[in-house]
Amino acid sequence: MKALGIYVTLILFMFCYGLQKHPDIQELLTKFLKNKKISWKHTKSNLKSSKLVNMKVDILSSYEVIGGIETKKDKKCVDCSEILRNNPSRRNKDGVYEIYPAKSMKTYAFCDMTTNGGGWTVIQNRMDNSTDFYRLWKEYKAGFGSPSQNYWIGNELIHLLTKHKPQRLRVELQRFSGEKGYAEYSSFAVGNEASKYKLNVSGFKGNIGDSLTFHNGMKFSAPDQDNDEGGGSCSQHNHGAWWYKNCHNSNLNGKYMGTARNDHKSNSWLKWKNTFESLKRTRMMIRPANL
Ligand SMILES: [Ca+2]
Repeated sequence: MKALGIYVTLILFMFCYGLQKHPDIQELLTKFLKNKKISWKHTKSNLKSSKLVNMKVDILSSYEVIGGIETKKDKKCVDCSEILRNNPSRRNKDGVYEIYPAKSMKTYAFCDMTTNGGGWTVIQNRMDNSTDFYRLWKEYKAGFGSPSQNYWIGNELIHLLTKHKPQRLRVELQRFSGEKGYAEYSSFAVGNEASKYKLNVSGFKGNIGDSLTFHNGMKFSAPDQDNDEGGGSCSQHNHGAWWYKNCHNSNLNGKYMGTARNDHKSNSWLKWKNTFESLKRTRMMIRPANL
């Protein structure tokens, strides 16, 4: 992080020096970072002025950049595990990073660089009701929301991220009581759009029960596309988009209730407490199975 601070300082220094008569550091930093979806804060600046004759100003600043940021050292990585492998100093630095799931396809993802060694690419995250998850097929295909808050990374991306290397899935849940738990699947893959993003999942372990193997082999369904095995639309009936069967043991894209309400429409994981209790936090993340 210190090296990064120096790097940013150097860039700013080079950018400022000789180009700006009255540089505004905050404004320059904003310009520098304007295309980076990261958070940052200005900590301190020291300005030394000398050689007043020719009005040259040397600028010394230090910046702490919070979260992930791409630097020239980072090559284009397919996922969070590759970022960590290429740059072990990212360990324990959770945040939003740039990934390239396919050539010339850039996107942002939240990387958990901490849990069990890190390298997890978060594909789903829910923490409050500020983002509507009752969305159409094309929105689930493309993804929506914000990686640092509530988001679905997108079915096309999940397919790309799981098609080449066997992936492990980790599901982390928290109840409104505060209780936390997890489930892991040693194998997780999602097919292409022609297969309707068919789910292939197996190898459960964890302490919240297995609510996903029930959905193995199912196609993805959204409110405007019924690919389930039940009569009517499971998606519409359960207010979500998922690999519904007839209909669900898990509904993590269901309605965020804001309280621990037992409702089949809620974002729930049946086998934990054998209820459709709405959950406070849900997170799904993947990394290569051989890590
Ligand atoms: Ca149906």
